[in-house]
Amino acid sequence: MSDGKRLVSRPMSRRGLIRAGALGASGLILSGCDRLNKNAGFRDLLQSAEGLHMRSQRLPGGDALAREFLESDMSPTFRANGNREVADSAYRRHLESGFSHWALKVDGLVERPLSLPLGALQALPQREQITRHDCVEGWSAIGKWQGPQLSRILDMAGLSARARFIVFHCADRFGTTPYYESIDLVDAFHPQTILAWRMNGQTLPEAFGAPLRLRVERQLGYKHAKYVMRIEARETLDGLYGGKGGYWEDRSDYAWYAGI
Ligand SMILES: Nc1nc2c(c(=O)[nH]1)N[C@H]1C(S)=C(S)[C@@H](COP(=O)(O)O)O[C@H]1N2
Ligand SMILES: [Mo]
Repeated sequence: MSDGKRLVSRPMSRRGLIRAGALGASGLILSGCDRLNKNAGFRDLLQSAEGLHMRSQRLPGGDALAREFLESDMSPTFRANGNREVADSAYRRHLESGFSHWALKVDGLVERPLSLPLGALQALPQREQITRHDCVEGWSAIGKWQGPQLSRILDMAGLSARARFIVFHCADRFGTTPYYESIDLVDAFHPQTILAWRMNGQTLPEAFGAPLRLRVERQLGYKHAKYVMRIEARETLDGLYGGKGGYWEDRSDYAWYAGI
């Protein structure tokens, strides 16, 4: 993607691809993950209109990295969006104590459920990346993010062969409904997918998702879950809240696959 690229709205880009006939419905090869390819539900998704867009990033070469920028490209201010505060009382106590007694839960379809204190996440090998965040509402900002790769944490937990989706359960709510998000295993194991606890060289502030937020760099802003408390590996998104895999997906036309 080039610097001057305007944010393309999802439906337009999908329709554009369909109209242009740029992608055939068959014979396309998923890069990487054979396990996913053999899964009937995943194949159905790939046949759908949303899947058409997904395939464009899943073609050979489609596992490319999102563009990374230089320090000099960083936005002087990074907007905080969506929830900027968390009301939950347990969260507020953790915030006050610098999350020193907090731990990330990793459970669901894993061989070894984990409870990882912030110090353990900080002690893992770290990835730092300067990337552009694109919000569906039409603004972008370039920031620097640091944290362990999600793949490393999933490997520590040992994903079950049935796992297809990784769900991020967040501490904040809109009204009574918790924020949550989900991604597939291709994005989960992408090298730029990290759990960031540091932003622009500082411990992640509350407004930006303290203590931990997802960076999934080839996806639109709403996929980047803030205030991640628990990571759950699942076979299906059915039966989870509205069943569409994310807070906004459940209550708007925002696509589950929000690749940029
Ligand atoms: N838990 C949680 N995560 C969230 C949101 C939110 O309201 N709650 N908003 C999303 C949206 S729409 C965007 S654009 C980004 C904003 O991240 P920022 O506040 O760091 O800019 O977070 C995403 N992740
Ligand atoms: Mo957003």
